[in-house]
Amino acid sequence: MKVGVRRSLADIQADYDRGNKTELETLMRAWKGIKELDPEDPRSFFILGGYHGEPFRGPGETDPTWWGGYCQHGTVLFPTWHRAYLHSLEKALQSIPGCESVMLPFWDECSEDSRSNGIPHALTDEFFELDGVKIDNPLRSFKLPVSIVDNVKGDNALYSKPAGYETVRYPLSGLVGTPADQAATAAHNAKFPDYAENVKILNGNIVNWLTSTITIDGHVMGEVYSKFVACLNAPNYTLFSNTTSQGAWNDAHPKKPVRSLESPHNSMHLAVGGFDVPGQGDMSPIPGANGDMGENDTAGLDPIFFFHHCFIDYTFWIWQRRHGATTSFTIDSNDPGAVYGANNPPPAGGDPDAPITMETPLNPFKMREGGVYTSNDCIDIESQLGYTYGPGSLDSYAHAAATPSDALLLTTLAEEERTLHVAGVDRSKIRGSFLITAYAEVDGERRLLGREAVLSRWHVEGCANCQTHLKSSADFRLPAEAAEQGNVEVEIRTRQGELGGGPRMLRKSGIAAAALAEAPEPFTMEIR
Ligand SMILES: [Cu+2]
Repeated sequence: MKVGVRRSLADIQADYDRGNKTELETLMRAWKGIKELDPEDPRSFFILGGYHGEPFRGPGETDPTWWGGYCQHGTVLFPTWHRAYLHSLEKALQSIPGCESVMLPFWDECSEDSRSNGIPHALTDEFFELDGVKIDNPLRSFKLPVSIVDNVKGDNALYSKPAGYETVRYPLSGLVGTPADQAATAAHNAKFPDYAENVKILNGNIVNWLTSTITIDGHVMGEVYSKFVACLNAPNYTLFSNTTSQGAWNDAHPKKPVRSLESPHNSMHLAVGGFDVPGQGDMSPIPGANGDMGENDTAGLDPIFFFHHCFIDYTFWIWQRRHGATTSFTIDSNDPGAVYGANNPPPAGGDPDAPITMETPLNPFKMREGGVYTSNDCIDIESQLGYTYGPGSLDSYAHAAATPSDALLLTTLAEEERTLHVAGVDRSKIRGSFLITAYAEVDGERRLLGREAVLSRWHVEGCANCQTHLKSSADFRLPAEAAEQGNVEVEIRTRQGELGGGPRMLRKSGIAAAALAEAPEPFTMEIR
């Protein structure tokens, strides 16, 4: 099988700037091509971008206990479903005349460049010159060729988008489903009329998300960056793959926390789509930002989604190489991430009663030879799918021998260290994605412990077969001195303000906790 190379977009851009223009030009031509295809053409960006979430199909088109998109989140299929997804999009790009050998590049989110400057400018530039003509940059946004109607019961058309709607990123808002939303969005966006200035604000937010620091035992770490590195240490595919498995493991093993790939992936969705980083004294937060990347409903319709997910897939491949799993890995069938349940309603085409295995169809992606891809068809990217990755920022972790610095590892906690367990966050009561942030008071000083981004959707309500409410949890590492003093604070920021009206405190003395006992608890906190 011929193996194509997916390169870092920044490298392709650097070639372009040096005068080797063909690769970037071909990429732009291919993207322009699929965006202009008839919206009924299966290779069109409208069809492909829409597989992730809207336009909904199956029972989830109207029933909020299902998910009307095809995407897998919070299950063990998160890495492989998105791998098959990118592969189909790449095939569509290659179907455009003159683009037969084009490969999907990745946005190297952990690179020096991304951590200092944000998004590669090929994804944000307003224009591009192709064949001597100045065109709208095909990677910047997508204009819907036909309207998308949100018929989910209880949504009140909240996430409907008209034909001609153009996707937006932070700091803009894209909520236009109702007249009230349209008015609020118009007022919000009117505050940000300058495109170049908006790109600066967006890049500033990306840099903050990637590098804003938390200090653990004197080690200063860029938070999202360190999560990407930490997930490479997940000991098996199941724990590596998704947040449901991660949450269950961390709940049961507070001294041996793991990080899943899906967790930093969520953070980057929220960073591009519209949550600013809390706890940044020097930043003025922008409430009301609500870009398409920030919710599963619409994320796939912004071209940047595929460059972001290509980095996620690159990280998946690095994990496979690091763990000797390039030709096989397995799913633990007893894990809560291997069934549809409280945290992961079945997607379109999913069977709510069937266990999730390596043979579960990755709908709707069809193989050339017939049949639908399964995870078993997507293990070895080189021999099964015909692609590999060019140089990237996490390459040094590909070999198990190259042990990363201890500061970045989340392995066994010291005896005196604790974790702060936040649980019982009822997703069915929260509209859209949200952000859990934890602080500790150490010697009278408020210190950031970390954040957990939860990528959600506009409307969720339990799974089709169970009445259990969707509960999210998060675990934060608590340094010894903070554990000893025992004063912690958690805030959950949603698109509709802070959950419970403000941060909740846990005091060792128990006074504050007692005072709050009257109010119904929006979530629980426990030091373990
Ligand atoms: Cu995603």
